[in-house]
Amino acid sequence: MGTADDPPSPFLGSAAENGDSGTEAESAFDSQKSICPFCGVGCGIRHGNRDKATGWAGSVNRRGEVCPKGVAAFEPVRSADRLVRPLVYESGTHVTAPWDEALDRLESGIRTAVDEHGPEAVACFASSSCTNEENYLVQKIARALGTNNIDNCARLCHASTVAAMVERFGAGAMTNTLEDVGEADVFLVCGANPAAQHPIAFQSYLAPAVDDGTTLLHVDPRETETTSKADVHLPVTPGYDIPLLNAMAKVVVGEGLVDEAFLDDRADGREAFEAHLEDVDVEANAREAGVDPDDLREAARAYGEADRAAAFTGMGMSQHHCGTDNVHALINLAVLTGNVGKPGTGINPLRGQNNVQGANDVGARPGDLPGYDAVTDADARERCADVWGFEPPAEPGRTQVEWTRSVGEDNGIRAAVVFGENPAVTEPNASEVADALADLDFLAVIDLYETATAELADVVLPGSAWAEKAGTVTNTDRRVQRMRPAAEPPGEARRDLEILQAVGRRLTDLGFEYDGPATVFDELTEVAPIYGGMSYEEIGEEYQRWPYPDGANEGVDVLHTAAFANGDRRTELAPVDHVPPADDLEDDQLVLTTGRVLQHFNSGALTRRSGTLMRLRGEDVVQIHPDDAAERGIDDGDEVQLSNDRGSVTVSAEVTAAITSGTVFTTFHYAEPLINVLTGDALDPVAKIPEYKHSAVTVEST
Ligand SMILES: Nc1nc2c(c(=O)[nH]1)N[C@H]1C(S)=C(S)[C@@H](COP(=O)(O)OP(=O)(O)OC[C@H]3O[C@@H](n4cnc5c(=O)[nH]c(N)nc54)[C@H](O)[C@@H]3O)O[C@H]1N2
Ligand SMILES: Nc1nc2c(c(=O)[nH]1)N[C@H]1C(S)=C(S)[C@@H](COP(=O)(O)OP(=O)(O)OC[C@H]3O[C@@H](n4cnc5c(=O)[nH]c(N)nc54)[C@H](O)[C@@H]3O)O[C@H]1N2
Ligand code: SF4
Ligand SMILES: [Mo]
Repeated sequence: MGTADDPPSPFLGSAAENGDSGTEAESAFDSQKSICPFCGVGCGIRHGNRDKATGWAGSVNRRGEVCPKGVAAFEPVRSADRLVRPLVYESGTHVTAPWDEALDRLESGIRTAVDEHGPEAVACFASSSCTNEENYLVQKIARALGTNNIDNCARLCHASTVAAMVERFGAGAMTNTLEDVGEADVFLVCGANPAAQHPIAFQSYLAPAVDDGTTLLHVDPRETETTSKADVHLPVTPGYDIPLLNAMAKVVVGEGLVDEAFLDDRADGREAFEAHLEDVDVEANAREAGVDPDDLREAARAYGEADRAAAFTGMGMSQHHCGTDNVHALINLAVLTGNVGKPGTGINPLRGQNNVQGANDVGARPGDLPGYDAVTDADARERCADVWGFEPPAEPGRTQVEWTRSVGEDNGIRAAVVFGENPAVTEPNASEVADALADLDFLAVIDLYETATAELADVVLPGSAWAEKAGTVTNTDRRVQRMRPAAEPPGEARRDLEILQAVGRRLTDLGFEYDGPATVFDELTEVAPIYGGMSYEEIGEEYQRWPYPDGANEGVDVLHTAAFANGDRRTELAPVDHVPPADDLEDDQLVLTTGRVLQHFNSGALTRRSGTLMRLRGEDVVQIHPDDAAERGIDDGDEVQLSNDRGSVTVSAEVTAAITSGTVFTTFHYAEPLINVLTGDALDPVAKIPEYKHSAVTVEST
């Protein structure tokens, strides 16, 4: 896959068109090879002509192909909205301040909270958009302060996927690689739209395989860019993936499509699992899930009969209050059919930001130390203590959404440092989040712009954009790659790593004396066994993949081949039951599900800046089925109000049969209109991930 022999990618033109030298004389940027700041695919990009980014032949985008987001990656860097001086809150407004004063305030704000309420009153957000070294320092600062209250937006994203995969396989990452999944005969894509959200993974790895005959099964309430390549589309009603996947398992078992040899060798619990399936009625489950029973059977047969079938899972599965169980149901299918531990198979979560995998690998998690050993594991704490000179606390910290809900309560959070996240826009039930952030005794934000979150801060520190920093990032298939700076931060903005070193020196007794990212990375390899033998120098322009056992001199591509990552040869089949969505639908309410479009990214902080991305249309709309629109007297293009007891927003209607009836879809890419005022507080009991994909709303013409 991804070789020079492949058919040309539709995105290849953008690289050629923009030139591949990136040596425009008048530009403020040089042409260092770096990694795209957007999605977890991890394409190699650098500066090209007319301040656009161009691909270089990176380890993922072997032909230098980049998607439209990648091409526009310099726009947010050059934006006139960049913060160029620190801000402090003074008499009801933000005023600029010298760095020393801003850092003094940060120091006293956090120290006061610790002195008066203990370290558990402080919380830190790390950043999935920032490097491994930066995130490693944020978690080290939190732990040196005496708290495990450190989390990142993976909590809002694949936390449930990781929880289920760790329980079943011992590792919460793609079991396979972008290269080997192309060997699959069948792709099962559940609740993901890689054609728009992971474009190069789709265009350069999945789509060519489909063109060569791989069958694509797509489970999504909408027809998307991904569906256009699908052989079978199951337009599931949001929140009903478990009935659907259980019915597929029943077909697989009923039609003798289980992999007997694999089950004998690698799995327990078959009897209990089959007993559980006795109560599953394929026809009834299909109807409950909103899909045609014959289509469901066809999909189950294709998956079950395939020699090799690779499953991909995204936010449509993970972002439910049963997100962990959703993924268990998918894992059951893979285990039943022996689709794990071989090339072209597996459970493959497509990770979100360019370094969400790494932010978690390096320990920006309330329950885990660098490398995923639990904070409750005394040996792992000891290993950190040997390197750090202090022992991290043993009690797991609060998760991201839990802590914003604890502000104002006894033993709640009083002070916080938010590094490269925008929770005022991206957490659910956003009105409550804004109130909670405003109620903190002290909030510091390190960002590039005055985001909705930064507006609520006592201190805002101007950090560095992707093109202004060096360090490593870990992509969706566990490749650690290097970023290189093409420019200096603007004005008085500083490199994030230097800011975090200064914060660490002020808040702790440790020196935080690192001579740049390479020395931080060296320390990381000492405490995180999965990064054990890696070398910053040797990564060079290629990559090293985890797990990278010390002394082995190479990473492991396909996981769980001879044994699962936890060392066990066998895993368990795990029966799961449907969990009704948290919101009940009243009267004529519809189900709101939320997600993404190609041209914008998450809270829009990076993609709402002026430039080409803004000129693309088609995002500020709610998709509604023609029948639902007709019942409400709504025409295409009408302004409509979406409301429930949490809030209300106005957007324009896109009347389209691409969405299943009874469901409406909109993106969450804006501070205004703020869609997350409509999403609720329900959390998955295991992973604490919010229910972003199912909210009851009333839809009316305005
Ligand atoms: N262009 C672009 N790319 C991005 C991002 C971006 O904002 N913009 N964000 C990045 C990040 S952080 C992430 S996590 C990834 C996410 O990438 P995806 O997982 O692809 O993201 P979503 O669009 O949130 O959801 C995927 C699909 O789930 C469907 N869906 C909704 N509800 C359900 C359900 O109940 N069941 C099923 N089976 N499907 C459902 C939606 O219709 C949608 O098409 O993308 C990354 N890449
Ligand atoms: N309704 C709804 N809500 C959702 C989702 C959904 O599907 N539906 N998806 C959820 C998911 S999957 C995710 S991952 C979250 C994302 O939630 P967030 O992480 O809060 O969203 P981003 O917009 O990615 O925010 C990144 C912030 O970091 C800043 N930043 C970027 N690069 C740098 C840098 O190099 N240095 C510094 N200092 N700052 C930087 C940006 O300006 C921005 O403010 O949203 C979640 N919210
Ligand atoms: S696919 Fe992802 S990493 Fe590659 S250029 Fe597009 S946004 Fe960047
Ligand atoms: Mo995400």
